[in-house]
Amino acid sequence: MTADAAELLALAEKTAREAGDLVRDRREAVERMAVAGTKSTPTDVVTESDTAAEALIRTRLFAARPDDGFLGEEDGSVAGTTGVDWVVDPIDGTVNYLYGLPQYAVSIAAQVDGVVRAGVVHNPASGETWTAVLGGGAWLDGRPVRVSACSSLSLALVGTGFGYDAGRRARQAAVLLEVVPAVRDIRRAGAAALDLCAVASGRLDAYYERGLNPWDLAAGGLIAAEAGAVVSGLRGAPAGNDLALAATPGVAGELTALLERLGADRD
Ligand code: LIP
Repeated sequence: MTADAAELLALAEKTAREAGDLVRDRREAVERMAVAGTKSTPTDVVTESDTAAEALIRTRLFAARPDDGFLGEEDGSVAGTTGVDWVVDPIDGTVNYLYGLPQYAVSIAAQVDGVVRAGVVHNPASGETWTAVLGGGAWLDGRPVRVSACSSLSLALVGTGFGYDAGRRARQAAVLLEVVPAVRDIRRAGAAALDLCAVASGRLDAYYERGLNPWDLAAGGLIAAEAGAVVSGLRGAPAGNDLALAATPGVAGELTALLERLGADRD
């Protein structure tokens, strides 16, 4: 089956909205959301909504494209034969979701032969939906978005995040101690996909985080890049688990140099 990026995006967006309705309705139905299990640490939680949403997304995508591959945060990977692989975070910002904070997202990306070609990030709480196809610009609810015009790190509003392991968090805090006086201010919103979309929309001038998984990064990274952001790792590496950075071009170089000097891509 051929892989037209616009068609992949349309399927991803329809599916993300349906999954978003499911998780939002489940959250609004209860005062307190139960933890269904934990993963890497006792604070790395999963809810029944995470697994239900990923199951819905998998069902919808495979009904439309049964021979594609799939990589999901909760239920692992399925190899495909078409060259199209779906990279899915059913709820990015699960801790926010657990606590009822309206900063979580359904993130679905379509990779074609290993390159992200279409991505959608949908915030069910706000209803906002960011979309992009490779080379087609970035969009929020159908309107084009672009990164900010910030040109000095000292004036930059910078997002970041922390891992679930206490030792890594201590290291990330040590890096943050040096970043805070070098920038306007810091925001820690708790959902990487939405942080990346915030850079795309100029709501943040930059974002960096160590330890992101492919499903945190795939869709939001494309959206940020299509909005004009520099999306990379450090020391010439691509954005990935060691370090992911998205920044308006006016501050990307300064922030990259600072994070390299601080060893932000190392424990
Ligand atoms: C989250 C990321 C966030 C990071 C959290 C967590 P999850 O993903 O979106 O940026 O700081 O530690 O990894 O676990 O909610 O899918």
